Amino acid sequence: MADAAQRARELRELIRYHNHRYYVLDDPEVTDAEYDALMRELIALEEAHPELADPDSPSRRVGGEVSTSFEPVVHELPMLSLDNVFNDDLLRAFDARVRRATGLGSVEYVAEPKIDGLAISLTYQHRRLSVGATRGDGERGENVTANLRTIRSIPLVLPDHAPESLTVRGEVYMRKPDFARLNEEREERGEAVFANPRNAAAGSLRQQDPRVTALRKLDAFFYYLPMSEQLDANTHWEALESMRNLGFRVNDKITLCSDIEQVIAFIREIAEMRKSLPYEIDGAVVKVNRFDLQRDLGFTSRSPRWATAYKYPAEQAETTVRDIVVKVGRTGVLTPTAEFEPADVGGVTVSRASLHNQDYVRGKDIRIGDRVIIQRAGDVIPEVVRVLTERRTGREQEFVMPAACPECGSEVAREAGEAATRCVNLSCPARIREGLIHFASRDAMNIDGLGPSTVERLLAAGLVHDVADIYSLTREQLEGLERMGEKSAANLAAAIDKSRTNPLYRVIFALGIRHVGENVAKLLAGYFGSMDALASATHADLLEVPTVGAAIADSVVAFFESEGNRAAILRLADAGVRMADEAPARSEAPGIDRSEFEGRTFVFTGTLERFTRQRAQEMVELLGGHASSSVSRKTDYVVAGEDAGSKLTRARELGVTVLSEQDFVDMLDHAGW
Ligand code: 3BD
Repeated sequence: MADAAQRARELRELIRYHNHRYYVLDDPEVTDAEYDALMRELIALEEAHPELADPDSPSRRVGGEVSTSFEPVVHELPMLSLDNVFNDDLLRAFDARVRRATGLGSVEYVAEPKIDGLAISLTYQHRRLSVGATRGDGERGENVTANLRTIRSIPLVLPDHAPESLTVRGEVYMRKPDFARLNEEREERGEAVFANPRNAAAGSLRQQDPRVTALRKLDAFFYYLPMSEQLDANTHWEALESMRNLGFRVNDKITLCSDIEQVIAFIREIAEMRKSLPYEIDGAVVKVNRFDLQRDLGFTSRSPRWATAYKYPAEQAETTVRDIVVKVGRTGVLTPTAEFEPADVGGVTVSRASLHNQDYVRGKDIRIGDRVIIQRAGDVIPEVVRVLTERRTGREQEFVMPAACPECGSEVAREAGEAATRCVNLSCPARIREGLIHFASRDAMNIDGLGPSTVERLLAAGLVHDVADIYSLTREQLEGLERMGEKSAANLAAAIDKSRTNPLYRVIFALGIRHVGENVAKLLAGYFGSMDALASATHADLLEVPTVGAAIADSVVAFFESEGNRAAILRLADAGVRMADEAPARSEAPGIDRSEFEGRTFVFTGTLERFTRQRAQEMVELLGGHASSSVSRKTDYVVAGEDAGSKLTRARELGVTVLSEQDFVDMLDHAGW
């Protein structure tokens, strides 16, 4: 008895601590499976010893604390938790409980992939998005409307057939490729990387500046209508269909199942698809389809009795750190990399993982010779979860960042406030090699066939010294390389040639300017339109570009101040690489979504603050819409600035949707402008 009381106290403390790490700090220390195990142990203990009951026990409430930086939002209906099951038999037991309680022989379920993101709630008033909130502790969340508005798949305005008031719930998440790219950019800037897409989504949603959130490319799926009477639906399946019809993104894998065995088959199918899905899932959610049955089943203190989550086991493995080697990247950053005894992690052999920087290695206290638990975060990128310190023998060696660059022997330096250690030699061979690899890579100049090994061979043969040299390579020279056939040489020559007509943003990104990732490159290309204009931009000019801050401005200015860089750009231009975009090309650029503009008629009235009227009309047309000067029934939107007069009155009479200048800017943001 005393032992049980002691253990319950310990568990409550531990769970509170991990709640804080997870909800408030966005920095969990244990895996979900480990957390769930603690919670299950506590619930079991409290059930076995009712005398230990405590109204403040973490098992009695939905979640953790709320951080103070955003306005609190009280959820009209609490955002619940989900019970978990971990195998088919536990799921059959859930079904048996449901059938017993409803007195039915078999029950229809909706089976959904469980998106590994953050739960949110959106409220629409008068068919316009009024409040978007995080889950918080389930009772109170944070008002993150401004950030949610940046997510393109969230409708800002609902169609006319939508009800006056509507609340929908769903999951915000980051797609795997966007997560990988974000971490690459952060690594390059010497910033801490996110452990997984969920943390990246959480960090992005809690940005103070919505423009930063906008750059992070979040997405959302919707899966719940807490006030089911708001839409004319009798089942969850119908509700999902109605939500889809109102413009919400509903996951296309969601399946209506006529009994629990079909649910089990669904779970097996999506487990197989898991790796190829562009988003992370951590299981499935199973929901009773009929609303009347849901009402009969009701809720426990924590979660609905009509739903459960099926959690996949985390893909983890134990292995040994054989060595920690240091790699030098294109910006000269030294990255410690762990080399493991090859281990199978969920069907993939993992033999190395980035340890990011010195602080990361110290923070996790990873030593050469350690036994470690590894997992694949984002389903692809391996990471060390923790060190099994209890297995240490005393022969493990601590990692020390070398004082000299392992590639060229030059001095290395770590700037104050940065996590990254850099080689100071601007012509370090590693920088040149990595710079060439980056230049040719898929998201940059996209030169197929010019990967790391070809770059190494070109360097070894002395055929290239900088990126401009790529364009003077001849087919004969390429054919002369080891392991390069006639056909591959011809293909590579064609790929190089084709890259000359790439849009400007690719060229800017390919140059590898510090802090200029693909997104920033798009902004700069869109704003300046030509390499010349960008090269002569002052620090102040650069700050005018939305989201460009001092760090980016500094590094762009510094880049173009370098004689060597200017010369290389001149040679690229001489080689015929395109250095300017024609104006309309921007709307064709990848990442521009014209759907909210295509075929729509806009009328601008009143004084706009951020655009001339002519510029606003031009943008509408570039995005496939029409700009008109008079309001009629055919007008889709009237954008009203300051002191709008008769056109605004006319729009109201005709029931035409009126947008503020901010709404219009949001639509442009949405389109990815
Ligand atoms: C998903 C609750 C119910 C409406 C309660 C049945 C627990 C996170 O894809 N349905 C889904 C997903 C999550 C859900 C419900 N359906 N609740 C669902 C969900 N397809 N991820 N969740 N949540 C959302 C949570 N979040 C943080 C802390 C504790 N619980």
